[in-house]
Amino acid sequence: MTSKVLTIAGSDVSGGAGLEADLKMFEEYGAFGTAAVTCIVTFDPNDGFSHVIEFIDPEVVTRQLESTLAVHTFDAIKSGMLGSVENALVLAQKLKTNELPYVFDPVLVCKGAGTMVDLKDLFVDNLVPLATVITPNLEEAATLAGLEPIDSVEGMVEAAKIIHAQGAKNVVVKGGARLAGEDAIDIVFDGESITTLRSRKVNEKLVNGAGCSFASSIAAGIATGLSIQDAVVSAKEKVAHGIANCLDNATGVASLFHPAARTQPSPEVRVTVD
Ligand code: PXL
Repeated sequence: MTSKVLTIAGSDVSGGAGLEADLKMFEEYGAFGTAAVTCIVTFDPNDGFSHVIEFIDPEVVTRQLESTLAVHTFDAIKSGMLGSVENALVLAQKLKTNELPYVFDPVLVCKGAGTMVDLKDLFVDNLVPLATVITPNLEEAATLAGLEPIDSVEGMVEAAKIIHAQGAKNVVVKGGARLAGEDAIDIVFDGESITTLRSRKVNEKLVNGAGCSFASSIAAGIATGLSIQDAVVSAKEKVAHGIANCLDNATGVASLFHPAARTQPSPEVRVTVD
């Protein structure tokens, strides 16, 4: 049977990130996807492509969630940029009784849109404990865990253990290209052991959409029957190919190309697991 996946996320009209990324990634797994939109991100071409975020009214977010959850039986749920405290509360309320695998991308930082750290306590109290998998980047991991800025694998592991103790079942801290060195390193903590995933950094460009696409790939992988670890490895591969084949655009931050692992796999991409 075809798997179904729901994303609750913002719209990134430039197409690399947000629910646009999520729906494209779901398709890469042969899953049926749909989206409840929480905010709309646009760019002002007359002001250096600065980001403008419009929040969707929480009542409208509620109606979207109620209707899509009534229409479909999903195999997994993913959330991305929630934008406002009100929207995060709506989601937390709806997920309280949820038994489905839930992949939580705790978007507190967005390239260009700045930080939304006012969501931190709400995330820790309401959404972290519901997460089957949580995928913070370095800044988000430090914020959620209450640590100083993280710049090492040891720091990533420390944060992962704290966030696991907050209730997330599996914590994937994304070092990505931000850690010094030749490799993009992510770690997974499942409450027992740490797994380290590495791939060579594939290019020097700033790319939009890696975090969203990584989390939505994990959700689609789980929905289509992969183990959590295999879903994370598959997601890292897909994102690495998408970065290697990213598309330049006028904003100066390139757009990840979602189908690249299938359409133009890059020979440099290899993920190792230990
Ligand atoms: O990458 C974070 C992110 C998430 N969601 C939306 C975004 C961005 C960054 O651009 O636009 C909608």
